[in-house]
Amino acid sequence: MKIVALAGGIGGARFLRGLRAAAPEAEITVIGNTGDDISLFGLRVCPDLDTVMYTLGGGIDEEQGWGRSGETFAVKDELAAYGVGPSWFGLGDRDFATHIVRTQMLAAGYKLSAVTEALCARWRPGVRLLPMTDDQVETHVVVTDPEKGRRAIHFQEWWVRLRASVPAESIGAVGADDAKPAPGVLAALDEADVVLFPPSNPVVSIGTILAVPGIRDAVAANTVVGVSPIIGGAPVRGMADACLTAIGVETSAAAVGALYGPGLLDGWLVAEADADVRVDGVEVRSRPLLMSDPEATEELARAALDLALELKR
Ligand code: FO1
Repeated sequence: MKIVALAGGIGGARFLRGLRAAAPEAEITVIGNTGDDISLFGLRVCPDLDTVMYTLGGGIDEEQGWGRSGETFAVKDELAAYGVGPSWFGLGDRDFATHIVRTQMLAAGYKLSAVTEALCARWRPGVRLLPMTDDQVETHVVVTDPEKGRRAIHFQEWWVRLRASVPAESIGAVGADDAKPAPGVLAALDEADVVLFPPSNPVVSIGTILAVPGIRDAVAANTVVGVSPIIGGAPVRGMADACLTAIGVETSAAAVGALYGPGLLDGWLVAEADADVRVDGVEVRSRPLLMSDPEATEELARAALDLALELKR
């Protein structure tokens, strides 16, 4: 069985670990969000790709959900000692090695998809991890800064330095319009038996992947089941509410289900607290959504997969 999942960061990666356990014999292709990517200290950092790679490869800092386990920050401290910023993005010594290898390969002319394949040869995540595109796409946020006035900042600055505390007046995936799906992305979607949307951020993760021309239609041609990232009006983790507000969407399982809509979704898994949710043209089912431990995560992934196979007939 061929499964394709669109994944962002922490929630997506954890769901994929459960999916791999729920369908060990399936061929799973992950289309990873690259809108969070940022260049720092001359290095290309791909947070969502790395979170999937480390989480499925056994190298993730489980508590944080991002970055490497057993991390140290000597390089970060030395950079700060030189007064070289930014200091707000926590790059660890082990993590730096990933960005050095990636940047070296990109500089040698390898595309991001080839680089990601090379990095995954070490981590062996048990899925095929494809970036959504090999072209540069970065999510930027327009804010009105008290001192500096209205300006566009990188998503990571809004997310990490400001903790999304300043309202985002608009969020845009800069470069998405001119981006092409990475090699293998459209073929994977064409050959898929089912497509799953993990409980990733619907705006800056799933939404950004769908913004790459060609991907939305290729996804829509499949049987698609999504898992709500919102339970009872609040995001399970992260700050999806700040992102949804920025695009004028209510923070609810119903609103996110409608945001994806029947043009994309065939099925939508919501929490028991949202059992009354209805989305026109979409089969809504309620069940526990919290990925509180590996068993719960596996059961959730199994439920999403089973619903997709049920709706496919
Ligand atoms: N998130 C934070 O909240 N603080 C950090 O200092 C931070 C550093 C970081 C370094 C590498 C990396 O791959 C991810 C990192 N993240 C950090 C998480 C990152 O902002 C998010 O994972 C995504 O971009 C949103 O899903």
